[in-house]
Amino acid sequence: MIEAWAYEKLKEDIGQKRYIHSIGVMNTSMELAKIYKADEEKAKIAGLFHDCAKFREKRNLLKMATEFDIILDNVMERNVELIHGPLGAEVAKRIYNIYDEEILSAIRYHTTGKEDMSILDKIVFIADYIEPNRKFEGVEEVRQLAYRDLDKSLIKAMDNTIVFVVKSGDLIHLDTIKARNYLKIRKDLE
Ligand code: DGI
Ligand code: FE
Ligand code: FE
Repeated sequence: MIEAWAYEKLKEDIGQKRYIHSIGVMNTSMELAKIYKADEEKAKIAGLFHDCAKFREKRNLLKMATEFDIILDNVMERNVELIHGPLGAEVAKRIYNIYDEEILSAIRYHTTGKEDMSILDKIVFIADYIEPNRKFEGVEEVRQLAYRDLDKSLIKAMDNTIVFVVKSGDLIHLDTIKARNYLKIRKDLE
């Protein structure tokens, strides 16, 4: 059960627009959990709180990361955007009292992915990409794939993100590469 104060606190911290996105991710995660026989309650919680560290107030991000003993690698140091994954897992624990490791993992890796993702990691990752408020180029293809072949949809979403990050001139995080390689090796063997 998610208590009312938690919804309120989340909305206050991340702002109305991202809150609406989070509700979208929550609903899509539950839908996918039903289809792929994952834990629907865990999918709901992970989906709702996945962006809980995407604070409206960005100045405190690095300070908070230090306070919570989050070790930033060299890619995260350069791309502050990536911190809200690992920081989100800590915030979920300390502020929202979420201690389930599967949920915390899905929050921690929702931006980069990781090697050998769990079903919950995959669901939240792809729900973040395809929830109904997402409108960008290529989203419809991934949206349709997600309901037919989860791994294929992940590879496509990761391909798109990698191209986007390269075009932006930013670094690709190693977890993003490992996540894609892991899925792709297994897909190519099918
Ligand atoms: O937090 P959201 O906006 O809902 O979505 P998200 O957590 O997937 O973050 C999306 C951003 O993360 C997008 O601007 C691309 C960026 N991103 C994803 N993987 C990588 C990355 N940025 C870098 N620099 N490296 C990555 O590997
Ligand atoms: Fe995010
Ligand atoms: Fe998100």
